[in-house]
Amino acid sequence: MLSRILIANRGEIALRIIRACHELGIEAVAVYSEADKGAPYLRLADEAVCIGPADCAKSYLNIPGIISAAEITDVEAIHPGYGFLAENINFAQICRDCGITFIGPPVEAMRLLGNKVQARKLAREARVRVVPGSDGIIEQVSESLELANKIGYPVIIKAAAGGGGRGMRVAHNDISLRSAFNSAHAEAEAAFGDGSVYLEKYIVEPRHVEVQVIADGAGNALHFYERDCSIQRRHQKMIEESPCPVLDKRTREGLCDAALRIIKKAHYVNAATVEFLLDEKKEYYFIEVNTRIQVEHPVTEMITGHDLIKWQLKIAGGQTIKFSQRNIRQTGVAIECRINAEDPERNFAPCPGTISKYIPPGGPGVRVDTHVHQGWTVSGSYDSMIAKLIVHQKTRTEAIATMRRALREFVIEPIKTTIPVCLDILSHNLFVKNKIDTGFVERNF
Ligand code: MV4
Repeated sequence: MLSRILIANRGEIALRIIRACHELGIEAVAVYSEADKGAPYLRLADEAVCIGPADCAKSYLNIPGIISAAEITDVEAIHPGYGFLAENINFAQICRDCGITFIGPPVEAMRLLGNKVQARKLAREARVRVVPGSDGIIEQVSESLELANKIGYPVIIKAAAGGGGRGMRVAHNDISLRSAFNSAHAEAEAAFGDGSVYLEKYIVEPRHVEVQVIADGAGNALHFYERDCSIQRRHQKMIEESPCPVLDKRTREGLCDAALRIIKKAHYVNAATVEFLLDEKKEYYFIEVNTRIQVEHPVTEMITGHDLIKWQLKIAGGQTIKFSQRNIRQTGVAIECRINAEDPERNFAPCPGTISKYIPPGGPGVRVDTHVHQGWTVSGSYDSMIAKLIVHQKTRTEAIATMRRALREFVIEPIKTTIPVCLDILSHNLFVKNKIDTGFVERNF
């Protein structure tokens, strides 16, 4: 088992990881930028190291700085959280070279799954359905035109090195495909230093469903069921729930088993999320694997009763999974709302500033994961997410009711937040009736 780790992150996830460490008797070293001086997560850490100025590039993304902090504080391992360095293959390799355990997958699995074309190939080999499309990278516009005319429009061009919506273009005909191909290629080259693109049939109005998986170093892998993350705006998730309210038992089993086959084939270790699109016929298609713990992991924790961060720490410390899949049950319904410091009236512009009044909700079935408090100043230098509000109830109807009352209780002033938008969505007839897809927010708000 690990005895002392460093957390290369900030905010609510740093706090979340410290708490898991302390429950396992692990010491947690926190790092912070000058903008995070005095943050609550530092108070709970066993030691805190300033790693530079507010600018992420000079602090939370500065690999030599973080490795130095790890060496000075004599930790055995680094937890990267999400964002920042969590999916940085170079960082994971440097940790390995320095004899520090990276609390995440092996570099080889990160490299394999980080390339979406290779991930598609792996999924096919694992007998998992992928979206119809190219077998590999498409080199020429002519090749994409030929394929699009074979499978039919609309199609989508995606960057092999991309993910989360970057470097993607939809095309509805030959003319738009020419420009989609060229601009996706250019954007991918600029963003990832790798212009490789591939083509898929564009699935209209899909749901986004993802499976949480944990694997150990001995080849055991367990799934923790699915999350539905269809409520998003510009590729930023706003509300997530588990279980996916439209899956039947058989489809769910197929989906979760498909995720495990991919993870096993990749020789994956630690926590992963396998993403699928669900079409209107409720057919699921693999799209990509996220090789980190995700923001929305609490909904899975609520319905399974398993602490996923503890699992990550145990597995990184060399423990193996000693119980079976049938001990993991899906109980009730959990929903998470992301509370962002953004002004919905000004097109969701970030809204940094000092919180003078902060009253979190409570009561049965309510969990708040946050790092903010009264008097805290939200910096404009980082992601605008300031809290996650998670509820757990027996049924979806009850979970929606609990979430609505908790959102109404939640006071964060005077900065603007996404609380009112979350309330509007939870009160929307189509959300309540499960008639949503990834285009819901853009169409209705
Ligand atoms: C798609 C798609 C439709 N068809 N692929 C966006 C993020 C990235 N993870 C994959 N994405 C999509 N891939 C095919 N073949 C639609 C999206 C998509 C989307 C997916 C999930 C959640 C929200 C989305 C919003 C717009 C587009």
